[in-house]
Amino acid sequence: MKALKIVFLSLIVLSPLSLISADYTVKMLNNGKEGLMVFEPPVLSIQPGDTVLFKATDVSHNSASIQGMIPQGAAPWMGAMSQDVQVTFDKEGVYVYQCTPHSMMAMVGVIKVGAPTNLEQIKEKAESQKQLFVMNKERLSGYLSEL
Ligand SMILES: [Cu+2]
Repeated sequence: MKALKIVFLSLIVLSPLSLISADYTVKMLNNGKEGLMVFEPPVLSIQPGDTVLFKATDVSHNSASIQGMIPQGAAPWMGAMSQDVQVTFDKEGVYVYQCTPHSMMAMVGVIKVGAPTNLEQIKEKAESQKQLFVMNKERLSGYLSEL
């Protein structure tokens, strides 16, 4: 009887959390499946109106959209260092973001919202963005090829 009560109580306590949670979570990691300094998962396909929580699983990272690499008219974002940040994606298209201190290490991620309407522009910009990377130079083009 006591065990049942505990299960019942934990359901009550846990349910409000699920109501405020984001549709997707992207972890900011020092070390992940794809190597050092990564967002995981690095590529997401979502729908307009969905929310993504960028989780500061490891410290000293952030999530910030890259200028010129989000759909026309979409709102940019700039998460604070070592802080979770939640973003709602209302505008359709492809978004590329980075971790500001590790941008040179190609700590980047890609989110496709609905149809990839601006994919050609993004691919073009990715070629110049690549010049800024001192390592993992093919990471961003690899991510984009998954769309
Ligand atoms: Cu970082």
